[in-house]
Amino acid sequence: MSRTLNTTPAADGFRMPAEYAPHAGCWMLWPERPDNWRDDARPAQRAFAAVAGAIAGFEPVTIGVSSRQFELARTQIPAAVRLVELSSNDAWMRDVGPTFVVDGRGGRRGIDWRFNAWGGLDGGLYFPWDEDDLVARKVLEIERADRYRATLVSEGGAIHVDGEGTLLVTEQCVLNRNRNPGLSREQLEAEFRAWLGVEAVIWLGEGVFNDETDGHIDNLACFVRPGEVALTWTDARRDPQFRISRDAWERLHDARDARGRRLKVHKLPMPGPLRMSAREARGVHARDGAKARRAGERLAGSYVNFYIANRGVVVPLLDARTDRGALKRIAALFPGRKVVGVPAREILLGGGNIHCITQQVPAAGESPPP
Ligand code: KQY
Repeated sequence: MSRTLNTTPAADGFRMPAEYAPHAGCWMLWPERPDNWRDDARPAQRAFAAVAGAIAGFEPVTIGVSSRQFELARTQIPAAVRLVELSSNDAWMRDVGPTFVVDGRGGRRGIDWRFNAWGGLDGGLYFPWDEDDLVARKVLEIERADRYRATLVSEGGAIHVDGEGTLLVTEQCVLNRNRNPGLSREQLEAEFRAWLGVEAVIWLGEGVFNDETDGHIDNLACFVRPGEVALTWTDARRDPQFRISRDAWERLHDARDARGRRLKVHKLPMPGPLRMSAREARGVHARDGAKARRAGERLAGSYVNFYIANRGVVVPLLDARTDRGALKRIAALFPGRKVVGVPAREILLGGGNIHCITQQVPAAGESPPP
C-alpha cells in the first residue's frame, strides 16, 4: 500500500533525480476527449501508441486508459506495453502524474502536486479536472510508493532538475497568479527546495510563444547533463520566439548552478512556425469548459519536448524541413543513447508533446547514468 506522508521529501532525505538518471519505467495516459483531440482522438491515439512503442524499446511502459477505451487501446498499443484502467480528464501524464523522488538508498516516493488544469478558473484549459487530480495518487498506489501530497499547485512540465541540486523553471508559469497566488518568488524557491530537494533555482522568463500551459519549462529548455542545457531557438528576429529565446539564453549565460558552475547552452532550432490547419481545427468538437481550437493558431512546437529514456531519447518529429537537423543535434547531445524520432504533430495539436505525455519512474537504487 501507499502511505500519505505529512513531511516533505527534503526533510526525509529524498530528492528528484534528473531524467537522464536510470529509470525503472515510464507512465503514460491514453487520449480520448474529442474536445481536445481531433477526429475522436484516433490520430492522436496512433501517435501515443507510437511513442509508447518507441519508449518500450528502452524501458517498461504502462498506459492508463478509461474502461470505455480499454479494448480499443489494447488493439493499438504494442503488446510489450502494460495497460491499466485509470480514469483521467485528459492524457498529460507529465503534469497529472507523480514526480518521483529517491533517497539514493533504495527508497522511492512520489510527490502528488495539486493540479488545476494549468490555471483553474483563471485561464485553465478545461473544467472539471477532478479525475486528473487523482491520477498521481493512483499511480503511486500501483507503484507501491509512499505519497507526499504537496501544498503547491504545480505540474511536472513546469520543472526540470539537473539531479545535482539545480531546478530550472519559467517565471511566466511558476509566478503566474493562476497557480499559487500570494506566494513570492522567494517563498516558491523555499517550497521547491522542500519538495524537490534542490538548492538553486534558475528562473527563465517566458516559455515558448503561445504555449497554452503558461510557458512550461519542458517546452523551452532542459538539462541534457549537469552543467548543460538545450534551449529552443530561432534566428528569425521578427518571430516572437526570438526575443523569448534570447532572453532565456542571456539568463542561462549569467546563471550559476547549485555547484557554482556556469552553464553550457545548446541552441536547438525550432520547427515551423507551425499553425493549426482548418481541417485539423474542424475535427475538434468544441465544448464549453474546454479550450477552443482555431484554424491558423500558432502551435507551440519545440524539439526540446523530448523524453530521455534508458539508453535512448524519443524526439518529436514536427516539420520535414527541420526534423533531420534536430535529430542530429540531439544525437550529438546524447552520445551513448539511441535517438528515435516519432511523428508528433497530432500530440502538438492537443497542446503539448512527447515530454508532456510521459512521466519517468526513476530506478530506486543508486547507480551511474546509463
Ligand atoms: O506541456 C505540458 N506538460 C502539457 C500540455 C498540456 C496541454 C493541454 N491541452
